[in-house]
Amino acid sequence: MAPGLWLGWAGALWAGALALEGGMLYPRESPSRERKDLSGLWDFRADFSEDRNQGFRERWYQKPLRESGPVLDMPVPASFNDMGQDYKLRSFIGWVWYERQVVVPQSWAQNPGTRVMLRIGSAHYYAIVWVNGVHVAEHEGGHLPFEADVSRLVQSNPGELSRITVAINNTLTPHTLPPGIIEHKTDSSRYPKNYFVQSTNFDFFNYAGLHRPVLLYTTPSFYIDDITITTEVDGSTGLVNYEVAVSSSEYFELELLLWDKAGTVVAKGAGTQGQLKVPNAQLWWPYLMHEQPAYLYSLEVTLTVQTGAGIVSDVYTLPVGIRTVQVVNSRFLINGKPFYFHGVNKHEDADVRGKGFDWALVMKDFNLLRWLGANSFRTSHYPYAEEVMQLCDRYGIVVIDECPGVGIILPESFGNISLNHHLEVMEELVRRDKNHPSVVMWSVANEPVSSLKSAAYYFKTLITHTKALDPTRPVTFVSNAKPELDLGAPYVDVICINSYYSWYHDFGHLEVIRLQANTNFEIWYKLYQKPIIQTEYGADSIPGFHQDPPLMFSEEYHKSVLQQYHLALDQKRKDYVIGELIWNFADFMTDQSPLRVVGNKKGIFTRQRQPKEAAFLLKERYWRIANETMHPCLAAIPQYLENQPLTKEQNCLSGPKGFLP
Ligand code: GCB
Repeated sequence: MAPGLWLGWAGALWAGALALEGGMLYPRESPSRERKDLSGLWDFRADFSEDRNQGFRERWYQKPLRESGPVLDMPVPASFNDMGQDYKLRSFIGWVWYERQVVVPQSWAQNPGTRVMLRIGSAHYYAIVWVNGVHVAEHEGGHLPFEADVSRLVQSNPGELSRITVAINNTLTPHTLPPGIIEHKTDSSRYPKNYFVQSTNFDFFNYAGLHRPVLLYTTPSFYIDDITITTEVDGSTGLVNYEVAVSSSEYFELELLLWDKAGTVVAKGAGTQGQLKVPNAQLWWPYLMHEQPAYLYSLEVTLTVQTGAGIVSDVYTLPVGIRTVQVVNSRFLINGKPFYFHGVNKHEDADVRGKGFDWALVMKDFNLLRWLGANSFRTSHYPYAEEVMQLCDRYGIVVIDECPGVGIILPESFGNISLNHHLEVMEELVRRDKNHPSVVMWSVANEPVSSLKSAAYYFKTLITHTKALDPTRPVTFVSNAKPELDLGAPYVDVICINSYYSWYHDFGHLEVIRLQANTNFEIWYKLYQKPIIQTEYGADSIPGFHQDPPLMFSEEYHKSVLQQYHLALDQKRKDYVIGELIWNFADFMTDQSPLRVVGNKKGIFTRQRQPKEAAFLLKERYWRIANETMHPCLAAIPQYLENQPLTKEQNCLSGPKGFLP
């Protein structure tokens, strides 16, 4: 089969992707739930056959993968691309196969009352999963979790090893998110037979593989399937609205206890829906906005079901932050107070592991964010690991949660097939992240061609749908279109704009930045009267390159671009500009091109997380803004390495050591 045909076959398969079903609660241990992490080395084989279809023809899932041919040891979680020395694997397009054997604990295998779930945090891009050769799940999209009930399979052979096989295809088409195309190069004088390449319109490397933890976890046979929390504030009382979905239609009872940090129950509830009232509630505040940011309660939900075989109970505990989010006129309000985003855009990206989840890297990044005085980030350009979102809740880092709608520029990517898939991806994203207090806004896309005629219907539908899924959060997409031509902008709550003055045009002319940025802000505001976030701006710098007067790619030029933008931002931020997010937190890998020197170098940190000059500039600015706009005593001392923030009194007593005037 020619590559075109295998892609066609894959396309047909994808059209049949499963519709949304059930909840997607993060697997947490509890008295009724256990989990087993399958991180470690898996057997791995890329299907290098011409049509990439050998694995399916020979049914590699039916027997141990190593019996099909040579396998590699592949770490999970990690991208496979940078793991070896083989350039063919680095740029491989098509199906790769992962497999590992797992010992299922006896107590799980022998108890038919135990429901055993297999959960994959992220498999990029399309995944098919078998357990002991039996197909159990398929999923499209690389940044969101999916799971399968494997109880029957692991319980049918108690004591035996279970074999988990995952086939993953990283091919992107005009209808995937993000989109891409396969270009077949047919000129035989220039390319070998059957030559094709994947091309995309986004600026990061299309890393692939099992990027996030793979887990087995258990629940009882009757279980808590989903919990939806929204919160309100009435004077000093916090209101926690809850809705619990359970698997059982039998007789059941639901009990809810809300615990504070001191271990006191502050509210009780019962039944599948209701409202908990928390007197003198401690609100969830962003980092640097309050002396006790990121206050989290614990909501303990207990399901009790009376069955013929006795009582079954399931317990799930969810962290809950009480806070409100509103866009009022040209302000973004958190708990009724104006919030200014001073933060970053990130990528899930690092040396060797690519997009693979790594606790050490994640913690380093959070410590850098707090060092920087950043209070927010955008999950550019796809949803990040759930563990990252949990840390945002815990540290008070505010999140604009973006779906993988990046690089939507082909006309066919605005048609119904793409739109339906995009709607489904937003459903998956909202289902996964709806309970995070740190998430304050959804971003449905980055830099689509929103001036295209079909963009009006596309974004109207997408944004309306997202608001219906979650009426409590504003919705946006990030634009680089001309304000007057942007057909999606009328539907967003906040205007989010990217610009690269004196970088992608007017090269070297730092003197035009301030004027151009100001003009742009004014046109957008005049047209839409909505608050504006500068969601991207920046410049590349090669760490250690110095030029004064500043020249492009030097650290001095990088800093100067930022300084010129800051002059414009300072003019408008007292007004309707409600935030600035630097592009980018760290250097990151991209496709190869003459515009990229081993990746994008707009990071204020290197890919190895060392600060460039620009990081110090930004740190000073962010702490200064925190001093001006946030809690005055708190901002005086950077507390980025403190686990327990100082009290207001301690902080004020020690005097202004930061940037207070
Ligand atoms: C952008 C994109 C981002 C790129 C950045 C750049 O506008 O949103 O994905 O990496 O520009 O550096 O060109």
